[in-house]
Amino acid sequence: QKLVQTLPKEKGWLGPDLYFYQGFWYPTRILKAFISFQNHFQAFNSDIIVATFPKCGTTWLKALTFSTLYRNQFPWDENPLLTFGPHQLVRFFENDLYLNNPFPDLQNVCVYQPRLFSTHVSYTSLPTSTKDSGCKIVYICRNPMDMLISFWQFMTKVQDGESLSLDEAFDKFKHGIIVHGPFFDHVLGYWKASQENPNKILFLKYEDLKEDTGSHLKNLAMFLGVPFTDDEEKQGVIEKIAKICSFENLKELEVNKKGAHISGVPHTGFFRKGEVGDWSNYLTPFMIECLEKLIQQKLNGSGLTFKLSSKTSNNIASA
Ligand code: PAP
Repeated sequence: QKLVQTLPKEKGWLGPDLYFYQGFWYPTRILKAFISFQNHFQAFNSDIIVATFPKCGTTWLKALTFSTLYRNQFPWDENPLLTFGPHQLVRFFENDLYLNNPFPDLQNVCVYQPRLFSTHVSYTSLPTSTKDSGCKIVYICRNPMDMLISFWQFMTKVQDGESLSLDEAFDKFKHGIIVHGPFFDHVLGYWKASQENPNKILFLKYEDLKEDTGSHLKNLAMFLGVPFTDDEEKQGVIEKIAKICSFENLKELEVNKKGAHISGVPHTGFFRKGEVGDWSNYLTPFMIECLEKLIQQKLNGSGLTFKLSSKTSNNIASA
């Protein structure tokens, strides 16, 4: 509470205020859990962390990483994804494990080995041991226009029916005010770290995964140290994993149609459209122009580009 009183504060999109800590915005509940995570978590060399900015493909990447990493630890037709949601199988540090407990029993949380966790925390704020150890990080980002619409839809539909106009959400996003934002600082933090250390951080994009899930799954398996064998490729294991983790399949599973995540979010809230380019149904020409300029300005010189649509080669590249 003492710390919070000293931090810059802004009204959140809906619900609680956001506080600016170590360069990013958090509601107090997440901030408290994040600080416990930052201070107490000890990474193992073998740990894998799925890291994302919210609404950029967390649920999907959790399912893909879980199924790829542990594929030889359960019979294929008993994939735990059929009975547990991706967020129950790959648990968030700050949104789950450390939410109500500064010292969660992490050994009993992980049924399979190596340990697999997830986080929305920025690269710069990760606990030191995650950087100093051999622990690996898989990050996924998404074009900011789809992320913005996904986040806005999530906030207005999932959060108690309160209303937030797209204009208001857009204005806050433009100024970096969004839980775990600024978006560009988050993405660029992981992007730069992955450029410097590609064996430690695998940087993926939602749009690329949509376009060709198979080849990215192969890279993911290689990165995780569990490459697909020739036999597995012949048996269609890659296609099977892509299919079980697909939006269409996960959305229709009973387990994802009922109940709620420990954070309070109903499981259905993690599955909406799962498309690239849905932003074009919502953003005004003015918003699009502003966002295009923002993307160019923020990514300038970084080498990072975003694909905005699945239909055109409408790429916003950095200079
Ligand atoms: P989180 O960060 O809050 O956990 P996250 O899973 O990143 O959420 O984002 C949800 C988005 O991923 C939704 O996008 P949309 O609003 O544009 O539809 C959701 O539909 C999409 N999504 C969930 N599962 C999948 C999947 N298996 N394949 C592709 N997209 C998915």
